[in-house]
Amino acid sequence: NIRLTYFNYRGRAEVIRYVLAVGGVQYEDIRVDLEGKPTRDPVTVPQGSERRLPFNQFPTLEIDGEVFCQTKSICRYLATLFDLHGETAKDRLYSEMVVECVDDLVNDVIKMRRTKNKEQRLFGELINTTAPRAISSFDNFIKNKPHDGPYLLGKRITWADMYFAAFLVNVGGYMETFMGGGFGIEKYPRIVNLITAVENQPAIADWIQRRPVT
Ligand SMILES: N[C@@H](CCC(=O)N[C@@H](CS)C(=O)NCC(=O)O)C(=O)O
Repeated sequence: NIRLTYFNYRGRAEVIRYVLAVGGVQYEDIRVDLEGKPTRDPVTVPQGSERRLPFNQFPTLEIDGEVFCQTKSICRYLATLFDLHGETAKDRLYSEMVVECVDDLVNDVIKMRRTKNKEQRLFGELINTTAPRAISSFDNFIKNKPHDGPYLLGKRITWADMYFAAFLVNVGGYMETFMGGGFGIEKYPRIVNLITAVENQPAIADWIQRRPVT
């Protein structure tokens, strides 16, 4: 009995939706509204839901009535259930390193967004330095990966691949919408190939095709 709760957009929950799709389990994809707010940001936790939020934030995953939060913790738990960590401890280290680097970038974008574009210097730094440096590091990392195959660990998809694909696409889109500039990943075929491999994984492709348009 699983319920995922988040706002009505992809955001942080989409990677969890990918992992749940690959795991092939039925779940309730609950989307709480933003009380008619036309913009996706800033986020305000809807009134009344606080009681269900262990740390006042979404997404949450409810399992048989128990509520959990923290996207990566939820992903790791599901990856353990569905065998999506890779085989060895080093596989896990290798792929989760990428997750943390993605997270660093995501947090830089969010920090920037919270300044509401008032700080032009920070914005310029993100667009011209921080983001391009991170994207080029990802490209280099994929170029040098020791495992042959479409995914970070070769032929087997892990939750780290899903984290990479979901966040790079969604946060890149978010940046384009709110900051007028994305990650420019289209200039990096290796990154595009990894994202495409994730999006073509049959269960994820099926989810992408039937998910609500947000
Ligand atoms: N580290 C947490 C961050 C969660 C988080 O920041 N959630 C935002 C939405 S994306 C939220 O619920 N914010 C509530 C608020 O700002 O009122 C995670 O990865 O799940």
